[in-house]
Amino acid sequence: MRPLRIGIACYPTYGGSGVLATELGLALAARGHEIHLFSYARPARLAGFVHGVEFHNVSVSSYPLFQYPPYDLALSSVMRQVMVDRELDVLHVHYAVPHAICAYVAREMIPDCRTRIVTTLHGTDATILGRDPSYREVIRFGLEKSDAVVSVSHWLEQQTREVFDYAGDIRVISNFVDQLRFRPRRDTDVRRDLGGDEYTLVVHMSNFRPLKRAPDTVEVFRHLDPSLRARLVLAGDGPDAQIVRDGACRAGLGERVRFLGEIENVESIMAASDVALFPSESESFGLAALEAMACGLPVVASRVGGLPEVVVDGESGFLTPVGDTRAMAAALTRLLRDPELRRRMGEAGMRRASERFSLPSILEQHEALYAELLGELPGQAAFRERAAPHDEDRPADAHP
Ligand code: GMT
Repeated sequence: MRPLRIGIACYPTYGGSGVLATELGLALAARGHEIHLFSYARPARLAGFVHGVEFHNVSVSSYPLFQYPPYDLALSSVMRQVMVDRELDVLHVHYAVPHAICAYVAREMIPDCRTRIVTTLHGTDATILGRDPSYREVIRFGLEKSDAVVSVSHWLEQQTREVFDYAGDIRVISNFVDQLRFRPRRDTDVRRDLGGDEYTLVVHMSNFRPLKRAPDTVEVFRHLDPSLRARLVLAGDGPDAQIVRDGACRAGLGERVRFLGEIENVESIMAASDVALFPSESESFGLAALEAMACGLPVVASRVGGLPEVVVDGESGFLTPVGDTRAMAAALTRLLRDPELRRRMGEAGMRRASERFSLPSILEQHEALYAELLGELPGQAAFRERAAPHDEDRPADAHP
């Protein structure tokens, strides 16, 4: 396909949606597309200058009247400017709030604008904010005004339909993992530094928000037999980090737990470990679980949300009920006792990562969607002709 000019809006922090959006931008740039990234800070995975990627920082000026400085308006203005200057073909926003609405506002400000808007729902933008009366209708409006709505799992698609009573098209395009980056690396200095010669390393990586249930990792370790010589490696930071530290201290875990805080080289930590642990209470997909699988780690996780679409219970890991730390400890014990089971499940996970969630195949699905929206697939008409800026009279059978 011809090189496109693509805008991507996301949160810059360590959340999965920002990671995914940035990685998608980098991969599209590597394919020759011109990428414009919008956020209020440089996304964590956009280190330094990258050919083909331009970062547009959105700064919000303060004013004495503003108790809540309007980031949404500042973002819409930056989007509008870049849409005009660069004539974006597609504006792909990740996480609907507020990005989908900002994209719509930006486009409405430009007469005869032909930029297609794609909104990818990542999770709590539908499941939590979508249930909040303060946001429900405006999110629904953002979805309806998008030219395409994408969900990262079938579970999230279903949730979106229920929460918003939404009957429009939703395309499921899974998250992906870059297997050149996330791959097995066993014999490394990082592994030795983490104590991998002495311990079996169980990694938990998250933003330590309450819904990740990070304190459960300590509970799980409390139920483990210390003779198993397992060490809990905690990577990331967030609201529950101190609770986890206190819990580990109270449980007397001492040397059996290592806190790494927020780190850049997530892939080396993941690859240096033996098992991954994700006790989340909600997860629309579970990108970290997929990254662990790509590194050849079996995963122990909650049976919740979209996680069963990623981790196959009994094949690439074990899924247990949310909050059942004893069941999680039992599953972990099986893996800690049996290196051959770890190896088998790790390999199954790696296979699944490359068969179902590889970067090239998911990238192709994004490119195909953009091409469809632009009417550029051979023999395929555009979903929607944006001849006029206010096209309220589009046919009922047109794509939302
Ligand atoms: O929805 C959120 O809580 C935020 C979002 C994020 O930015 O990390 O997380 C979601 O998006 C990830 C990438 O698609 C998924 O892997 C996570 O499962 C999902 N989190 C939740 O559903 C809680």
